[in-house]
Amino acid sequence: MLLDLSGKKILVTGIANNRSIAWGIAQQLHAAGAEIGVTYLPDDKGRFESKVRELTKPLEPSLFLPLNVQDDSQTKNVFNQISNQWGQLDGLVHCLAFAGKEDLIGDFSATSPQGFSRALEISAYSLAPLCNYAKPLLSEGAGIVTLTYLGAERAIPNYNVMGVAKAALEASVRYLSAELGPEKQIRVNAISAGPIRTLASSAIGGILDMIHNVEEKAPLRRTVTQTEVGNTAAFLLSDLASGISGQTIYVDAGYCINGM
Ligand code: IMJ
Repeated sequence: MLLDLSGKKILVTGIANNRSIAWGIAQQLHAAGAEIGVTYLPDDKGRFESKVRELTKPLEPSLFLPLNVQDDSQTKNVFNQISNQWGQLDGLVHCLAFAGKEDLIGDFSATSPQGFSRALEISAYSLAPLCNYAKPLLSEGAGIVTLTYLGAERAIPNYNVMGVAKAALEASVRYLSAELGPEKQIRVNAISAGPIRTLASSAIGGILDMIHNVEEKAPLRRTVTQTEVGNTAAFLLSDLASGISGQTIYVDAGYCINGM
């Protein structure tokens, strides 16, 4: 097989339900032969835990752990478990983002300092400590992939503080790439996905207009699927992408090349 992830142990964060891009990624990594570990966002009623456990059963994840990146002890625990049960890590997939609903509508200048900090902490900062804890466990040639969006570099209606967070995330990818590359050939990249109907997008006003706009104007005249993003993640985590690091790769049906 050309794209072969067999023998690779890869941690996937950010699966919330069957529409999650992270779920598309996990499935394609599994299809390429990877051994998967899954984290879920713990909540009071354990709703994500049971939903994500059921959903991911067919992939037979060999790790299934709670992870709220705002709680450092949970992050520590995830990498302790990886150390104890896997001994090494060959790939890390970061699909975590959150901003308060009130900050994803209206005037960007009205963003509260708390809202700004929270969005940046969860959506951008979180990649750094994950990489820091992962560092001693990462194998030669391991890959790290995160998800971003065009709103990092263009002013997209209502994306607001998330755009600022994704800009910080894309810059983090470059600094982490510079840090992690020299010793063990570890590569860090971002996938900039076009709009997809997910939990993170369905709650947003105007997402359908955005999707229709892409269907009308993107070179491929359609939106992309979770599977297509998943295939790109599988490529980036495979040895086929051994020369790619620090990049933002667009999986957007070509949309971003347009002038208007
Ligand atoms: C999000 C907001 C505004 C416009 C948007 C989006 N467009 C797209 C998204 C055009 C495609 C989805 N996206 C790329 C995101 O990164 C979404 C992040 C997000 C979504 C929510 C919704 C529910 C909530 N908080 C959120 N935080 C981050 O309470």
